[in-house]
Amino acid sequence: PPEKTWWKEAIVYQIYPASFLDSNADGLGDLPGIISKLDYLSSLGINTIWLSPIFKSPQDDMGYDISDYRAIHEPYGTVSDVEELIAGLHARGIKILLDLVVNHTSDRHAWFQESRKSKESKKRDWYFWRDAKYSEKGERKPPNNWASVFGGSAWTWDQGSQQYYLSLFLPTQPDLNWANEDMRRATYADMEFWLQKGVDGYRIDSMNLMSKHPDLPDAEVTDPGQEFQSGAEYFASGPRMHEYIKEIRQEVLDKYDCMTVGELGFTKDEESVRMYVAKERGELQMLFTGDVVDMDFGVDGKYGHNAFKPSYLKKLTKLWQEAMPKFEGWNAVYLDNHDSGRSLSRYASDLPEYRETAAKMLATYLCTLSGSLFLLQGQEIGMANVPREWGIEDYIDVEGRNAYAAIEKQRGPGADMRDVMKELRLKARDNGRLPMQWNDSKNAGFTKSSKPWMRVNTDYPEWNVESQLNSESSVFAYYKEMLALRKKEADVFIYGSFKMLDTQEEVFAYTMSKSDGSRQALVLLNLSDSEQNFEAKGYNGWSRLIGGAEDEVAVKDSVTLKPYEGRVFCNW
Ligand code: ISL
Repeated sequence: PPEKTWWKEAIVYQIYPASFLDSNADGLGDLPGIISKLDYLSSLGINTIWLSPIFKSPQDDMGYDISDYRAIHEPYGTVSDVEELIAGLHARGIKILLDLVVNHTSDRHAWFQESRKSKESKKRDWYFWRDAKYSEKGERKPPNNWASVFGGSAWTWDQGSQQYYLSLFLPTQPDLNWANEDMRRATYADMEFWLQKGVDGYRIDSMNLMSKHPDLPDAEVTDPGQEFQSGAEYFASGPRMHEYIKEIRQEVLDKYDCMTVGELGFTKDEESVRMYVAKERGELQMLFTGDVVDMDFGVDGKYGHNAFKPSYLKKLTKLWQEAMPKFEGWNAVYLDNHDSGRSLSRYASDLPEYRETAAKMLATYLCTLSGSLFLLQGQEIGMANVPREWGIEDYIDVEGRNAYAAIEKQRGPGADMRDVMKELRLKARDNGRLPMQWNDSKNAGFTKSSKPWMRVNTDYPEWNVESQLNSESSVFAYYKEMLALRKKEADVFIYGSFKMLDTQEEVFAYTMSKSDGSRQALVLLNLSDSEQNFEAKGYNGWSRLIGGAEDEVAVKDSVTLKPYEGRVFCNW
């Protein structure tokens, strides 16, 4: 059985600071807002929070563009607010993870300001600077053909110093050059700054982009219709990646009893994952494998159409649940984050007739799998994606807007964009960033300002924390019960082993077993909008653990699952 440690038992609640709670009526969430809700978080049963970036930033990418890693974005609060937050969390037995964004900085960061001054700058080599190329006609061209994740070229021209710099995300997010040792040392000092203050670990943003191929070669042209191509094969999981991770461990992390979870984009295969998390490698504790949020991306990109199929989720759940025990790695179990649509609306259903059942079914999935668990704020009350009737003007995130604009440009003026709006409504980052719905007062109690930074979902009068706290059958009540069960039966769920059962496409069925085989749970999830029958002869007599009708005490031959229903039975 896996060795037990606190971080394996982590139940992490991701807070998106801008959208959690606004305490001073400026329309934006803040640290005092978070501090005022610690008892709420504690009552849910989580034991860790992950804060998306709170640092000083021009907010071109909602704080993932940091200009000073030791200062706080003023509207969020101050360093002493963070200290108060840490103390308040620790007093309640809750740990805190910060977001470590060190693949890039903001162009307003002092390091970049210095770096861009001239080719001779002492910090020139802290970023990627390259000369322009010129076409036969003498037009200036970027040094290679890589596309930015947010569209356009991955290179930005700097008029002042007459070179291009690499910016894989926005032009105002220059990539740091990890090959430079001074830059690495400075970054480690920033990491220590917060660990010294008592934070319990980091979620490492864009973790595997930190080492690029040293020659930055042109990417293979896979999409001839596009000017720029994905250079992922040259900028993801590059040759020095593991060396850097080991160095971070040695120089910083190993001095603290802390938790690390790396964001793994682009790379998806088992062997690459093994290299980061196998116990013998001594690198990271766990990873967010990007396939969980990519499974319904189209062949032509994120907003291409590719209807979700239950088999997508079954396949990757089976892959990682079975892979980790092989090399003593550890799973980060999740479905939602701030970079995509909510799983409820995307992989299940938020239609009124199914919403509550579906949200509970997804909770059942999350809370029964082996690994550290990550929930996104609002998931505990079944928050959904933006209303279907919202137009492109209601979407404010740069990634979705850029993608929409690029497709519109390709199609030409006046083109029908309804299909793209459907995809945005499923997958755009705005969906995961909607303000938290606390109660049925104006703007869901998120802010007293008449201008929330982002429009509040119109479903809040019905879907909010307050109403669910008053109900025993709410999604919140279910999460609370499910999380308690996960902790109580940690040997079965957190540390147990997964076995997938053969069923029809619509049903995801698996067992979770304690390592000595003595305790077993049968998890049945209906991922469709029709009733499904599960042949359960081999499980006759197993008793109801959670889900379904309370008066149904034991399995008898078969189990009927209502649309989007999840049920768990056990042999004890
Ligand atoms: O890997 C990807 C696709 O498979 C990308 O989605 C990539 O992993 C992701 O965009 C990185 O996200 C993180 O860094 C971004 C920031 O905008 C996101 O919010 C953050 O989660 C740049 O810092």
